[in-house]
Amino acid sequence: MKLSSGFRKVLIVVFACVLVMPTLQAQDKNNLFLGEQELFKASKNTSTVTVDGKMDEASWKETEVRALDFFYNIEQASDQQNTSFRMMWDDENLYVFFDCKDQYITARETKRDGAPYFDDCAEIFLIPAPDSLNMHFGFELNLYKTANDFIYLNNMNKGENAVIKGYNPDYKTAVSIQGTVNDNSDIDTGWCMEMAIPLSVFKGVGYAPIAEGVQWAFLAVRQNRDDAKGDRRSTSTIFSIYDIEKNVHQPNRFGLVEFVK
Ligand SMILES: [Ca+2]
Ligand SMILES: [Ca+2]
Repeated sequence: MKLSSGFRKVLIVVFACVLVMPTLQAQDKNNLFLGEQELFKASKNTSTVTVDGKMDEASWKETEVRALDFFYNIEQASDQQNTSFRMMWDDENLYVFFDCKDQYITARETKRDGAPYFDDCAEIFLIPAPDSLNMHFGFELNLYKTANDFIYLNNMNKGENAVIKGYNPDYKTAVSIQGTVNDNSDIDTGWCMEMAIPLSVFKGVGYAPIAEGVQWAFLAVRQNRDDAKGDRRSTSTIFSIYDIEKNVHQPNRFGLVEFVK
């Protein structure tokens, strides 16, 4: 049977779609849908930042501030405590600041790549390429500045995730505490976590120098433990988590940061 050239073209297009569609569908489950995410704006730093856990630099007052208003696993009303989050950038670093109200300040973990996330803990997850989402960089620190830092790989093997904890980059962190650690006989005020993360630690995954208008995917998380001895813990995030029963490492639910002047 001889096919007309027009019909042959249609057949080729249909055949190509059938071949490509399963691949696209498989990718879509893991990928961000650009344009649907929440957008956060980070200003360019114009100060000399001293990483000391204090917000003295003028730049911190000029960049966007956002509350971590999505709360999970709240058992007591007093566990729902306010957090303000800020981020800035310049040619050398990303700067992150968590300002956390906390009536019961707690810390236990002292080993790197242990479980600071079971303590009062600030966490930032970053993806330098916002539409390429099977991995993210993670920086989680408790108030002893004990870090769990890692590269997280979603669906690494047969749907299982993998965490490369051997990733131990150098970056600056500082904590300031208004209250007493692990002493619930009094009421504390809160704590702050400041970070300066060199942009060089993101090299190798589509990283390019940040410029005005560039967008990355990210999530800011606060873990809160209000038991000095027990394990009553809650979580709050800057963007909503799809399924908190899994974990917070669901990059298809991250938001975007846009770097602005
Ligand atoms: Ca590590
Ligand atoms: Ca706490």
